[in-house]
Amino acid sequence: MSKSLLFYSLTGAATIASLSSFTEGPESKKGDKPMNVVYIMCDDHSYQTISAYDQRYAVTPNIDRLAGEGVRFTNSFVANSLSGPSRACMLTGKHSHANGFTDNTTTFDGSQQTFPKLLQNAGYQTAMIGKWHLVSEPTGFNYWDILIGQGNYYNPDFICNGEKLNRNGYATNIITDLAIDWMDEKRDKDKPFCLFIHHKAPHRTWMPDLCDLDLYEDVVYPLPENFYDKYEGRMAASLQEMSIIKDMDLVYDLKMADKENEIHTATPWLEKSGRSLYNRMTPEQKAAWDKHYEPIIKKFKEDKLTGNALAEWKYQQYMHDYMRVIHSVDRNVGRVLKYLEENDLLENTMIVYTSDQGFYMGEHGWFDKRFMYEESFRTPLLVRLPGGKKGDIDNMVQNIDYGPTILDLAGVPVPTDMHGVSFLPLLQGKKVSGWRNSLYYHFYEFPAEHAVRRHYGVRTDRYKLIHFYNDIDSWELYDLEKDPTEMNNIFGKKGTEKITKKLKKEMLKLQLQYDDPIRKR
Ligand code: SGN
Ligand code: CA
Repeated sequence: MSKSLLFYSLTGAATIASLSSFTEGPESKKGDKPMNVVYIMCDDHSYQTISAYDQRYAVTPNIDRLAGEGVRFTNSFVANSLSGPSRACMLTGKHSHANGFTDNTTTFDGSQQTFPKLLQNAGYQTAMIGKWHLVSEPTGFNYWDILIGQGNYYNPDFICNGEKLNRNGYATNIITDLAIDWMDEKRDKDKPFCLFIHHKAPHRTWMPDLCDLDLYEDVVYPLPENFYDKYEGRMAASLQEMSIIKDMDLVYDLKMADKENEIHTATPWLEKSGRSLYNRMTPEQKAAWDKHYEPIIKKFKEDKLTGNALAEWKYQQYMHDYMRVIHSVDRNVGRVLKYLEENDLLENTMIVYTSDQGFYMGEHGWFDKRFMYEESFRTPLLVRLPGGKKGDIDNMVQNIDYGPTILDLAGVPVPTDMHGVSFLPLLQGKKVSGWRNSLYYHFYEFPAEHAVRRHYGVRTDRYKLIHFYNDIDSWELYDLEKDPTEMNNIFGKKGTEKITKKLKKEMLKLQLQYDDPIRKR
């Protein structure tokens, strides 16, 4: 109690009001009870592979349930399409330049303000389970149990409240077990909670759970229309190294680590890593793995594919493994929903499903993310708020809005230095006037793996303007209505002068609003 009182003096009247409403405990009258939050975030889960968004590839009934019983955001974006930066934007409600975590080589300054800290101070129990990827130890959580770095699919190492340990099994199942165990056994049940379930899946190298290895065997995935994109008129796109044809590795990404050691790849460290991922497995895991992959390896060797046939084989192999990994994510989302339902928590918990960014499923010939193009700038966002709106929300939202929204839900004032805005009124089905009509984006990780140049840009409902900078100076402009797959860069073309001027002005306005130092260059 004295701890709470100390907090009173630090955080002001509005928080006192919210805290007093939930210290009354579970008996407090309906409507007074604070909402819990279960925030499920995957790593690299494309909206294209959630059937609530797109039926071409995956079937995800449990994730779709959130859309059916809640809302599907049709215009949800990130501020910087990379894991660490995206997580830092989400936790702080601020763009990368303001939270300091601009690329995956950064270390997060855990002493700064984050929304889990504010929630915790207001009396919430907070827990962070799974991929963290911010290097410094998590702050603002009553319980944290995180993967080390990117984490492993099989038999992953964790740091649990500071203690290093190894767990046997498959990451998505283990993270879900830990999350359910925390809700069931570890939290203080007299307090509201905010639980972050951060999966490693479906991050590279898309390793399925053993029970899912043979799924979808007969499925042939449709090749995106622009799979063989030549990147005409788009300099940065032509310079990337994230092509399925050129950069996807046979041994590392596509699991062709043969026993005879005959398959070698152009990137020795990827080949070595591919073999060491296999070597992490137990003999039982290896046996099940081999049963599935050995016939594929044998056939691959016999077929000696080249050119487009090899490219399309790689694409099918990638898609199959990715979809199998998603199947396990969906099953585990189902386990969390079942737990909430069986423990009378479903009607007092807001459930969020999202990803740290989007991902390419072969569009432009790619895997990975980073670019401000639609597939990676967008991210899935489904929210089930008890008593809230059902259906689609078309307003443009960004991951800097998650913190403000959850604080708003908890009755905690949103700090004025957060860049994001609460979309709680939208979730509640309220009419909101003056919602933002443009979004800002800034990607920094270059020089680096995949060679995507640094860029910033602005997107409105119809147009997108991007400036690639650093070792190149290249502008791109897209009319998303006429060219939704962003194949035709119209920057500098006759007739675009007026819209270009308008978008540059809008971009500068956002850079000033968020105080991005890039504007001074
Ligand atoms: C690793 C992957 C990259 C990926 C980054 C960032 N390479 O470095 O393909 O772009 O992570 O991903 S790997 O050889 O190590 O698998 S992120 O989602 O964590 O930002
Ligand atoms: Ca990611």
